[in-house]
Amino acid sequence: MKKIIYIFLTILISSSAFANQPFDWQLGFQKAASESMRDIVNFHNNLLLPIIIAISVFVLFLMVYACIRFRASANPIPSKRTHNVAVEVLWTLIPCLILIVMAVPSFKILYSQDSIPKADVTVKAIGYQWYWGYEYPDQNIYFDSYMIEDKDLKENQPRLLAVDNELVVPVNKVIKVMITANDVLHAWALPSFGVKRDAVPGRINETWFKAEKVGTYYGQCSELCGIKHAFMPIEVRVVTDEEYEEWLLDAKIKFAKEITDEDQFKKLASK
Ligand SMILES: [Cu+2]
Repeated sequence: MKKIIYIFLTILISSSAFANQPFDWQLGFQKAASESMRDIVNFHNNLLLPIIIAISVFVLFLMVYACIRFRASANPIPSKRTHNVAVEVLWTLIPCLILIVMAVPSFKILYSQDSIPKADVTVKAIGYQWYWGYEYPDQNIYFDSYMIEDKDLKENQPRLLAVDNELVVPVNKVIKVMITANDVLHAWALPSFGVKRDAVPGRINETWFKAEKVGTYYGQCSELCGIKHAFMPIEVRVVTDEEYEEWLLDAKIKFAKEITDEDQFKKLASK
């Protein structure tokens, strides 16, 4: 018993300590860090969970009731009835109503994720076998983001989640993410922001998030993409405006996207 209480307490305590990445004995979602994720968590906790529990309890009750009430000794001559219109209408209508009740708020959340407000920062995430590339199209910045191998991990860097060059975005700003892939299907997913979009070669998917708290957030490629699918994590560092400007200054030099012949050509053509 003591052990169970101890485990329960660790779950409670650790859930507040490590907000932005999975932790041992985790139940439920990672903590929300955007409005979108808060909506998802509320939808799950306040609507889906009660419905799931109510249906499970009801079905369990029916099964137990049928086992006891209609067991052979209590009910030696079984009824021959096969149809009951009232019951059949009810067990079709009630599940339909439950689905409609679930669908309305669910569509609301889906549409709010789909309509992108005016973006403050636009980034492009490109999935490769097996790493992510990030581009800031307005800043001429491009860099690759590789997972840090176990042997190179520094303290506080979570295994299989930390990367060498993380995506850096300002806090409380609308970040538009354009997602695509270069080889096979990948998916850019960040649980704390409630973001998950497929990265499809030859096509750009868009989504957005507005991170509400400064910190480091981790996600993973969420589309089975090949042998190293599990080793292309996503790390997003949310910083203050000033820190972001500082980072931009460095990044524009360190990660300057090369000017290719094609770019030169476009420049000349536009003149
Ligand atoms: Cu992938």
